Amino acid sequence: MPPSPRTRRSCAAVAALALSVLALAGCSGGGSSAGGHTASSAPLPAAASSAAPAAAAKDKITIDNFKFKPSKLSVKAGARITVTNKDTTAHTVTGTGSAKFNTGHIAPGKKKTFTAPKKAGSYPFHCSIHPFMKGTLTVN
Ligand SMILES: [Cu+2]
Repeated sequence: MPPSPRTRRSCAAVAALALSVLALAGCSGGGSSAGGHTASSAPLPAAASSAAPAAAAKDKITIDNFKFKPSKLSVKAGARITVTNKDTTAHTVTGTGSAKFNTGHIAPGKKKTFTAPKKAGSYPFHCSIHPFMKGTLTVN
């Protein structure tokens, strides 16, 4: 079957919709000058992101933009490590070679935990879906 022209048309419709949303936003932004400056003192939402009181806050890895952050993590033997996927695609934390830990697929926006090896050493890991994503877990 040839690719249907429908797909293309619906894409164009989405693009047009996005444009009209932008246009609407532009209109409402520029037009309303009725109330002086009373309504313009909204609090900044900047401080909301970094407040997470966790017990073992450092034993965690965040996946963001196809990168492990941090890419080098140092933990105690047998530590429980939480992996948070901030991307819009699934990722894994998979031990490379003889390292046996593996989170399995972590869905977008989700988190999973895995247990670090009990033996001290340096354990490289990667994402089994995107093998170019690499990191190293050091067990002390
Ligand atoms: Cu990945």
